[in-house]
Amino acid sequence: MKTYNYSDLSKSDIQSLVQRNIDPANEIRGIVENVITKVKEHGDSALLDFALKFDKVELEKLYLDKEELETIASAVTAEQKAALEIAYNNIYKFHAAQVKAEDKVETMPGVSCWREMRPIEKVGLYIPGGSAVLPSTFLMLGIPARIAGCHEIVVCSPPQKNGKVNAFIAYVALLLGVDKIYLAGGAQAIAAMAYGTETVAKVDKIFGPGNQFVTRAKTIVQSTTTTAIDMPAGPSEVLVIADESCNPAYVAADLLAQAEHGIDSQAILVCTSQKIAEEVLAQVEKQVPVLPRAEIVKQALDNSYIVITNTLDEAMQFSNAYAPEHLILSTANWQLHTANIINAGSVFLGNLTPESAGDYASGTNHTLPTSSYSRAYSGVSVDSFVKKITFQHITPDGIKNIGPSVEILAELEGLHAHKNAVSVRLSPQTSAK
Ligand code: HSO
Ligand code: ZN
Repeated sequence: MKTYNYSDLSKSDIQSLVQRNIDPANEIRGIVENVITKVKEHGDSALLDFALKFDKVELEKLYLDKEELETIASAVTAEQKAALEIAYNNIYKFHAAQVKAEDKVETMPGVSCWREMRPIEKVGLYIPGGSAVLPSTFLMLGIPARIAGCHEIVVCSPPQKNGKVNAFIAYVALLLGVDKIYLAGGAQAIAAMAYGTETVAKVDKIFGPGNQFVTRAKTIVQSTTTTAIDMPAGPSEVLVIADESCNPAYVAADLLAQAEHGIDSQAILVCTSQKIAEEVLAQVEKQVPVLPRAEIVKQALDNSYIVITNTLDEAMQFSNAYAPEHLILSTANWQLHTANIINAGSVFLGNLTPESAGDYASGTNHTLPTSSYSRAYSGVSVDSFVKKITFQHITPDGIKNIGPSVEILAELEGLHAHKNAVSVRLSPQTSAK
């Protein structure tokens, strides 16, 4: 990992350090467009062809039903079930608390305004099945969708070589009350959910992480169909801020947990002395060789770096400029610094709070804005699965109170029909009706 001294960095050095390749998938646009067109034109038969071509499996049908999911899920051990259920319960608890009715507001006497939540009717969840199968992602998307009350939850996941999904994905489906999983992966799955096929319903919004093909397909369908997407996605990343009170072995472990996601993942360390940097690097050297995904980790670390600052305030300035997906404060005095966090997807406080806890089971969502999108986006929550509709009601007194202002405003915009919609209600001749 390259090391930089914060005080030696110019504004433009910082700018280029925090820069992510925000459109790595652009070069594959042509391939993805072609896949989307095929699915749009040929529906299910295109999905079956792509399963053969990309997943190397000849499918008899495009989905697994409840009975098949139950059979597959029977391979999950009691211990694994218990862990999945603890994760389920904590994520459920945290997300259920996000549902709050808002008060009605009487903005003027007789003029009431309020918002009510309605679920997005049909949502599509994409659960990746590449180098790591992530049942945790299924929990992170399925639980808020259920709490929101979405009527139809379409789930797509790429088939394994045996034409099925893995047992943990099947078990999570049962926990969520999802009784069908469509065996489609990649751009073809996204196209199926955006356009609909004979068996896959067209959805209103698509959620979930994926490889560059999935990401590119999501951005294409977002601009070419009426289907929305959760957020723009890029490689996963963590930024750890550490001071003298950190435990270098823990910091190294957190950096490596991020690095094992993929070769394009970034694990950034921002620390307050050269000594901490050296101690963490020594721990990295020690911990990498025993990791089964060491090859991926090494490549991700080549893509990562360390910044040494004089103070934690400077460290926070750098972190805000980077706008990480995950921010870990490896310092005993984290309470002093949370108010200064401006840009981050999810924050892990103190020396005993690894990102892994939030990745799996503490309760927060792990579908988070990457690639500096945490400047403007929030992570997935129940809000992502609902719309908030505004309502208003005006009484006879209310129209007298608000009407004249609306008439003046309509007049100054030259919109006389707007003015008239109030005037007819205020005029004694027409208002009685
Ligand atoms: N760190 C990933 C989520 C994840 N980690 C799933 C393990 N499994 C993106 O937030
Ligand atoms: Zn992770």
